[in-house]
Amino acid sequence: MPATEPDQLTRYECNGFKFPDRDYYDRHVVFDHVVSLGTATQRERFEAVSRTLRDLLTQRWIKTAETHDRANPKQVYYLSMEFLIGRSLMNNIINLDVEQFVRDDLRSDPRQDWKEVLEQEPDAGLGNGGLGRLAACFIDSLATLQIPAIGYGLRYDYGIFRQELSNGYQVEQPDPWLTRPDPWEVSRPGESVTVPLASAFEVHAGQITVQRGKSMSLLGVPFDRPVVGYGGQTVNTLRLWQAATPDVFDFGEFSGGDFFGAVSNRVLAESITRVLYPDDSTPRGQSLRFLQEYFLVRCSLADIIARFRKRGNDWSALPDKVAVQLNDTHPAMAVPELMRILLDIAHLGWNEAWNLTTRTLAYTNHTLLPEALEKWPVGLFESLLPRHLEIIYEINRRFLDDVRAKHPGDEEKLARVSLIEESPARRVRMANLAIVGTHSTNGVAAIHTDLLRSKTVADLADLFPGRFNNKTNGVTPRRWLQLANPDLAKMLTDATGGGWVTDLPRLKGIDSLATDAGFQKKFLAAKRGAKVRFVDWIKATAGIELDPDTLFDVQIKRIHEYKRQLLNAVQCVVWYNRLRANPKLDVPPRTVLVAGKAAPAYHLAKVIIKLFTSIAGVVNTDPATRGKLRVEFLPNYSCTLAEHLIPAADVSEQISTAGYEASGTSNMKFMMNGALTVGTRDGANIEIAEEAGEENCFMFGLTAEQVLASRGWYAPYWHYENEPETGAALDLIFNNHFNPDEPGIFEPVRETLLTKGDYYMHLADLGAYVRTQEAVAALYRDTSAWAKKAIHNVARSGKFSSDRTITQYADEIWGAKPCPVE
Ligand code: 26V
Repeated sequence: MPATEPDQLTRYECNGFKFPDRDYYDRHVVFDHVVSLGTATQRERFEAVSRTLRDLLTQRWIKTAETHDRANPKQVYYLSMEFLIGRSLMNNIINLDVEQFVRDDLRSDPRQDWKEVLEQEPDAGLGNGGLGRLAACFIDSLATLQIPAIGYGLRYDYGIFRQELSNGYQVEQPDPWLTRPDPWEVSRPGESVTVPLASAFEVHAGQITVQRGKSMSLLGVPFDRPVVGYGGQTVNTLRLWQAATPDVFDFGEFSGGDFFGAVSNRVLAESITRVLYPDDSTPRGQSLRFLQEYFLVRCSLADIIARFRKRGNDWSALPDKVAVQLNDTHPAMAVPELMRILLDIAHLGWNEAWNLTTRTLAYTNHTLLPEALEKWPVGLFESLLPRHLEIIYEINRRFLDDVRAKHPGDEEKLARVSLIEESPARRVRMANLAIVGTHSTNGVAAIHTDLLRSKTVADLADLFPGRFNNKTNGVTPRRWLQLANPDLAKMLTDATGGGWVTDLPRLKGIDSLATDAGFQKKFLAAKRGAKVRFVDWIKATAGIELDPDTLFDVQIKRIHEYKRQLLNAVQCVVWYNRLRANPKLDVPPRTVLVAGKAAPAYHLAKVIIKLFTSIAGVVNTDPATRGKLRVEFLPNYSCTLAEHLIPAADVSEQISTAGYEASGTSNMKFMMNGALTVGTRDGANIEIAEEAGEENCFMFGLTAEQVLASRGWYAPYWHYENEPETGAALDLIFNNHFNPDEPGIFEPVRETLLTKGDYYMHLADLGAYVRTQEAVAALYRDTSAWAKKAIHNVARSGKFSSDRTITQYADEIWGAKPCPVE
């Protein structure tokens, strides 16, 4: 603990390691940047603080890898095209448990502005949304639980685009997050992997043109980032691959005299990891994305197998030493790739190779939307990966033989389960490949797993009943409570005696305090503190001014029809109409906050953003609503925005059409931060209501069964014509009330809600939704009753820690155990 003599360099000891002192920080400022201490910028100070912390975790990082090499435990590999990790500095400070040290020492630099320093770090936005953020929470839990694990992903030069608003419309700007040196990453060119392709290719506008008769290779260069477990005992690795050109390739061209050819090939190779695909709704047959997926799989499996062999293991031990989790079908080429390694390199027979492959791999499904399921044209495999196609065909031949034996004569079933879709074009069904080629297929919430089994892939679930299982998602309490909400975190520690950071169910300790007036007061003060902090931050970063003394009603997620931001928008108009009709209407002042990105090619999603900004433009200036209703669309939703906003929320909007949101994870973050859920019976909302108690949530709307049962006869016009408030709200939108200068721009809203039949049944749920919001308003008036429910939510959020989720994956899918680093 701190030495207090003022003349001495402060030193800390923690976990048996000496911490560096202020001198280390000063050295990084001066020598890394060649500036004097006094003139360094806040950015340079950010890098110096981060470097100092990296210095201090380095010994544990090395020791973790050495321990794993020596103990040769079963090792978990999480393969994901996305890791939405956000910022690392504050997270590493918390997980290393060095807040005191940073406060006393690193922050003693008199010219440093700590808030500014934190703002220097760009978000590592290497993901689209829930799937990528889940991967980031999972690696945090794996390290905290001391499970030997490596996350494998891609080091995109450009992460998810930055969203700007121009005249209320989304405009995408590139996110070059690596233009400044990233203090957290370590490149390891010595561990690069060669990735051969059967054909050379060229790239034009994200599409590749194959040059037959000429093969080529890429190089995968690993960049490692530390993943610090809470308490700093285990420091695992997130290894991100960057595409480059192998030198031999360059050299061949160069000695042939084609200098420019060699250099342009370098640019071509590097384009593989240039940019994250920002469309999480429809795979648009982007052939460059196909190469990205193969690149991830090829590099990661080569690395996994090299480590496995280096540790002296026999091939037959593969499933005992290696567990590979596929995050959606994006890395599903791991099935034919692992087969290729075992057949062509290990020279095993087909049956043994197949047995080892399926027992090593496992697959997680994250969506039921048929349009989001990946299917790659057979032609892409033919030209670039013919050996993999050959293996897929052989897997399919044997699989269909088995199905035929079990279900003779059922040609339709055969066509449904086949790994190959024959029409309209021949394509490889990646979900079928992932289910057939692994020992486990899991959904991410109970209802999602049920629907997956009974509807989406029912034939495959019949064939492999033992493979299907549920792993309800979770989120890391380190980032989403300790880091994001320090006031509430402190209160929880004081009230429970601590320990909840790694054992979230301990929050149950505050359940009985829900009716304690003193505790309620403290809770409301913490909520108000978080609101003020958010209001200050959003003012400083986006110039938006908000009133912390209003109800904060928040919907933050990608813009998708099934997530029903439109339902929220129409509801805002219903309230606007009520207030216009009766300006004296007695409702608690409410601020509706919406944020989220639209896929650049998803036209309706972009119209929905414009609808919110247009409604805001009118509602926020109308005297009838002043001080009662305010609508704000916050630009550029990100991990960092979520960390600031979620603690400040009173209401969590989780209003997807039942049966379409696989799980949701922001719903869990809101719950543990004491927001009340306004939600449909979908995804993990169902489990949230189970845990919190129905009486502590606002559940409404059609169930998944009702949605399916009413598909045949549902008529949105009925609601439009027979519910006066519904009709009036829609007419206001359709009649250009919110967009007098751009008439007709909301025609797509009319089309989707009326003409095209309202597939996501917004109008069916609108009445119930508005009534639910009335109940929310009434409860908010009763501060103590509100606080009681909010406290129950926090107290009962224990299930939704990703530590619980990962423990279940480890026990039930991977058979992996903690391997403490001594
Ligand atoms: C799909 C695609 C399609 C091709 C191009 C790029 C791309 C990128 C991402 C995706 C995945 C969409 C699936 C997804 O994010 N699902 C979400 O997963 C969360 C974590 O399990 C879950 O909480 C959300 O309910 C689910 O929508």
